[in-house]
Amino acid sequence: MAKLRKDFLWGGAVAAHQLEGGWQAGGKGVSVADVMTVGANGVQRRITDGVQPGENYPNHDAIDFYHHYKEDIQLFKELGLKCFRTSIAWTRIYPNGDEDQPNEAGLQFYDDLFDELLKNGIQPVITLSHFEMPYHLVTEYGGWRNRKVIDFFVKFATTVFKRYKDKVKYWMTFNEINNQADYRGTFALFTNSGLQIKPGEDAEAVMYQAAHYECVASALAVQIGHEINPAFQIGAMIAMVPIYPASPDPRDVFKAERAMQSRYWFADVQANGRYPRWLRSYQARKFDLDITLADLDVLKAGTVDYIGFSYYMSFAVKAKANEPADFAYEEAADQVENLTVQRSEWGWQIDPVGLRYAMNWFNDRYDLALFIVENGFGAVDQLTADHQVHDDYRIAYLKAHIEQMKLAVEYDGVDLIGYTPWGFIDLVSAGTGQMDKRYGMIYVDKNDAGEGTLKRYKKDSFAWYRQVIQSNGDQL
Ligand code: BGP
Repeated sequence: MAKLRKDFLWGGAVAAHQLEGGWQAGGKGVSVADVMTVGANGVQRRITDGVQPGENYPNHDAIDFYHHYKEDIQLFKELGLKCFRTSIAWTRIYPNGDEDQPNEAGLQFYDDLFDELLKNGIQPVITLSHFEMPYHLVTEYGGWRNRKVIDFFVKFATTVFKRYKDKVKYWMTFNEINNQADYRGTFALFTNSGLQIKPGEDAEAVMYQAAHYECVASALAVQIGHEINPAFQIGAMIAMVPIYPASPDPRDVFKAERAMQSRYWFADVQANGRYPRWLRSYQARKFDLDITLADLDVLKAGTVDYIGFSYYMSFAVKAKANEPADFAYEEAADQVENLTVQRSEWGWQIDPVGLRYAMNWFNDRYDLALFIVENGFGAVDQLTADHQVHDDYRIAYLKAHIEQMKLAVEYDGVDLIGYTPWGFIDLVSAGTGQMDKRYGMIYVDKNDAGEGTLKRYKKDSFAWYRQVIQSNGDQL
């Protein structure tokens, strides 16, 4: 029976714009994330013109990791982390995205951060782009709808690959690149690609074009990265939400299959180096896209080394009564509640077995190592008068998922690099833009109104996870 690797990367995951703050520090430019106001009561976050520091932009200060990282890393060390997954804010390196020369202060910040991590025995695992491209690339170039953005991204990637080539081994290109498959959700489109759809435009066509350019940029980055340091491991990062048929009705089963194809073709392109046949057929029928033969060669030459993925939940879908033959998956409209599983306060379906299913799905298709780079439970936590947080619900969620993760390694032949629970230190939620939805094992004293001391407190899950790491997953 296989066990977890001896060098298994137990860690924690965050993203620059959700914890750093310092949104204008050290010459940083304005990113897409910096212009998103909060979304309250189920309303999506939205873009607001005229960026001002203020309470409506919680990520501007976030948990001020920019100024607290040294003391935070001491806590990470106490937790026993082997790795720390974060992203490099593109706007610290190229504030507008289209400059010729990088911003030295931004580069220095990550040098200092990575040195501090390494000094404490924690290896950085880095996402190049996590929902925060320079806003200037949106206003001037239209975001990823513009082929020129490939060059800007490749320049950014090349700069940081060269600079940190001896400090970082594991990289990922785009965070949850496939979220934009839900092209009807403006939040996913804007955060992934900086896309604003004009009246009368076909959002689906714009998404496919932008996503193609991102895949080309990702493949170029993989190739260049390997030239800079052949030991680099450069992965995809896919938001994995298994989609089940609501019933054994064959029409529901095929609906779920089309839904999986629609959400996960990104992984086919990044891992196999080519578009799947169904999508080539679909795109040729419906759109006139700029996909050149040279692009297809780039995709083939720049396949990823591993599959990184996030896992929080599963969906279930039901076929419409009169489904047309040429139907497209509609993320929100096609979903039905899966009554066999529980839900979080935000309606996220809690499904640990789905993690084993997901690992098998990737394992069968791509024959690559996997890395679970996000998993976690968002909840409203209560800080007691003596600064404790009794988050047994979070421990229960993580434990159930780690159990399934181990089964996939022990019985299904999965080669798993590591596991980095999301938001292991409280940070700004991507979905709500607020602090209310906490994932951490470390509590940060800051509320939705932006008030608080920013003091850090260990939750019950902190001691629990430390013991999990110490026992390499034996003691859950
Ligand atoms: C993933 C993102 C993260 C993170 C997480 C939790 O989609 O990669 O950035 O925020 O989801 O989502 P939320 O913050 O909306 O609860």
